Amino acid sequence: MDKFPTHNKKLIEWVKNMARMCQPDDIVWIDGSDEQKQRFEKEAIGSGEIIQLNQEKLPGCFLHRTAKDDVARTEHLTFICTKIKNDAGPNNNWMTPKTAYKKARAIFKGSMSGRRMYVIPFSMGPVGSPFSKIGVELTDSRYVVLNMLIMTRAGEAVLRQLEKDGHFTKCLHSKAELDINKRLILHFPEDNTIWSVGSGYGGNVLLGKKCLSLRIASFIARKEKWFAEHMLIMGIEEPNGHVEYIAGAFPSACGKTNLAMLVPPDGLKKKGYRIWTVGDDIAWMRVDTDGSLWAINPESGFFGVAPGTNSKTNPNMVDTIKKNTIYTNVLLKPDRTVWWEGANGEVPQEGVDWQGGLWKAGMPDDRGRPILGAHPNARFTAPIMNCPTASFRIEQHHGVPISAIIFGGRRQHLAPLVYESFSWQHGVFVGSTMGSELTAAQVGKIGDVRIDPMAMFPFCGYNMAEYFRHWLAIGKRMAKAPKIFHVNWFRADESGKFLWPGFGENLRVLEWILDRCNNKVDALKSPIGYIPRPTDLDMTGLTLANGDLHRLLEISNEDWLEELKRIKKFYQLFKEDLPKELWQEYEELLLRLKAR
Ligand code: OXD
Ligand code: MN
Repeated sequence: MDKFPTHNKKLIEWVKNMARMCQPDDIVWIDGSDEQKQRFEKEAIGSGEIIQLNQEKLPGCFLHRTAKDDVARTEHLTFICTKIKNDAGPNNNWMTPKTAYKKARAIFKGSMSGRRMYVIPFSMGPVGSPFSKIGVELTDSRYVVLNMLIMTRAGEAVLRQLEKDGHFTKCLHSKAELDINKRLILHFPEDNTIWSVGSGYGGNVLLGKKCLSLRIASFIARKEKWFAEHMLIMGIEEPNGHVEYIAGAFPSACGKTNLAMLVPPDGLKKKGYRIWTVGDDIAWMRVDTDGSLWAINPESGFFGVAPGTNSKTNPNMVDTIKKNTIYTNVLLKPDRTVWWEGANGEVPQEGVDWQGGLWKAGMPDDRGRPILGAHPNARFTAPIMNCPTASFRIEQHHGVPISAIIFGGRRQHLAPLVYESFSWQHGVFVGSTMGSELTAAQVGKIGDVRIDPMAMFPFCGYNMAEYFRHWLAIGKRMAKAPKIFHVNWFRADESGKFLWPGFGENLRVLEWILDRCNNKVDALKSPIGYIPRPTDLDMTGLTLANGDLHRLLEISNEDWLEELKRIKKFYQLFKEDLPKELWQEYEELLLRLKAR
């Protein structure tokens, strides 16, 4: 291959400039071929970056371990760098581009000396689709290359596409010293540029994912009048073969991946539903000439949380990750297969834990607690096409039409199992105020509620007040806007026991949602929105304890009035920037609750 296998002058100049700063020993362009991928796998095994797993039981699978303090996205080291602070908004950490470039340049300088720089041209979305965006990531990590080959469409075809239109997001990554004190995840939306240094963790370094497809894309989407959202996309095939698609936003640890590929419960099976997975994390959506909202999943793989994944919670994912999968920070078993807390089968007696230490089941740490075999945020990276429910429309350039948007959080109290907003504007209010309880996987007091609008709080690349305004404006452009719903699979009784079984049973709620979209069923009007009449949820084959369905749909005025105080405080963060329509929705909800 030539030194620069492209005629794109901007690309050549940029690669040269970045190489001048990072000083790699050589530069290799990713062509997307199997042959090149296999060569990198061999090299990465040789260097210890990955461990080859049992190829009979897990063909094409590898294990990678990150540094101990590099196991999750580091939001406090993640910045939106705009000239004006208010453009990043109170929802983001901010630096001026000048300061940020200067700080990062000092870390990038010479960071690739003794290493190779890989150039990864990648497309988010099908190559050539008018809705796709191209990025080029420069990295000194083979782990990043191997992951990007799963998560994105990468290689020659993208480079050819780039010859034509020339535009790409400039993504620079170096592991540097993997030092948390020299780690920065920087976004320069005004320059269409991302610089990430000092980390090797997926969410910080697979720059096509959160950095490009959400933070930078949300900024571009506002200008170009579309949506870049933290949403799953799934198809529900009805018994007559017609498929309806929904998009859903849920914060981490609320079951987005499981929902995207759910297995219909036995009681509904005879109705003949099938589920099709389009995406589990990101949706790009735009208004088409038919006045509806159409969505693509820009990714081509899953970067999912391993702990808790098993044949009960997600049988389709269990099948998906049996081949061509990269595991990160899981337990290595003596037979060179892998395990994590909540995996299928018996707890292994021993193995090598995620930090590379010998591990025995129940082994206590110095505080007497059992040492985990896998990190709670251990991950797998797997091709979406491995998934038994992968939709045939994933590769279609046009995407899928969205009938309903679902927002959801983890709330033991307050939010009912499901409710429908009164209008698009009210739906934006619902999304902008959605909250979720912190879990053991997050920093903070368990049970405390954090407001995470549209599950985008950590991912919105600009001032969220403007993001809400954008949502309101797009609503006005749609002749056939999707209906907006809120769901809560996590409502619990006084003893903390979940009232709803979740997982596949959630299809019963989705069925009601689609019936509402198709005007097939009436609903009850409550102060917060429309809720189902209990008899309209098909409960065939599911028996809940006496009164539980009623409790799942109950709305407590007192709790909602309390919630409004939290919402008010949150909205006040945005001062006069917050769209007045949202204050209006707030006031109207207050009045409805007081009048009850
Ligand atoms: C996340 C993820 O952190 O999808 O939201 O990895
Ligand atoms: Mn996510």
